[in-house]
Amino acid sequence: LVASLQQVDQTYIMVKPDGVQRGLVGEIISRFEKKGFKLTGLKLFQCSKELAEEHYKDLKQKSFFPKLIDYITSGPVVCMAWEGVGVVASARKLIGATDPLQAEPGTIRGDLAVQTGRNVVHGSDSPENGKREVALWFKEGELCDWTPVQAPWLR
Ligand code: FUP
Repeated sequence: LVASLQQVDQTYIMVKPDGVQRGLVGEIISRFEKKGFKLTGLKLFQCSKELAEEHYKDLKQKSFFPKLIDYITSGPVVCMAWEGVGVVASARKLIGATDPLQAEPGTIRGDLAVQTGRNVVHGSDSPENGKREVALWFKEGELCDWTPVQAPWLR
């Protein structure tokens, strides 16, 4: 009852090309699935340079921006939309620090990655960006609104 009164947010989670190449897709999806969030969108996707640049537009002035765009467009990514109370901040905790060497063991980056430029997964950094990124990467018909049967003990 308490949870149902709170704001349900969305976050955009993406397994980056290195995660796909390394066969970590299932492992990464399962971290969010086991936590108890609701999956509302999922696809394997080769993104264009234009989409990658729009997604990372806040980082356009950074020296690493061209390399970041090359990396994200270097192969298919797995795009996911997840929904839940507090999902944005919680997903970032599950993902861990941007630099995988600083990320805590138990987090996705802490367990599975070593380089900032190859940090296997993306997660939105605010509820506003969660909405923006889900709308950017998914067409409306690709998202599913559904009611988990086992919801009462997870939310
Ligand atoms: P995060 O929110 O943890 O994904 O981190 P940022 O939004 O700050 O960075 C986005 C991506 O830029 C990172 F996933 C990797 C890349 N990056 C670099 O390549 N070098 C840097 O110094 C910082 C970020």
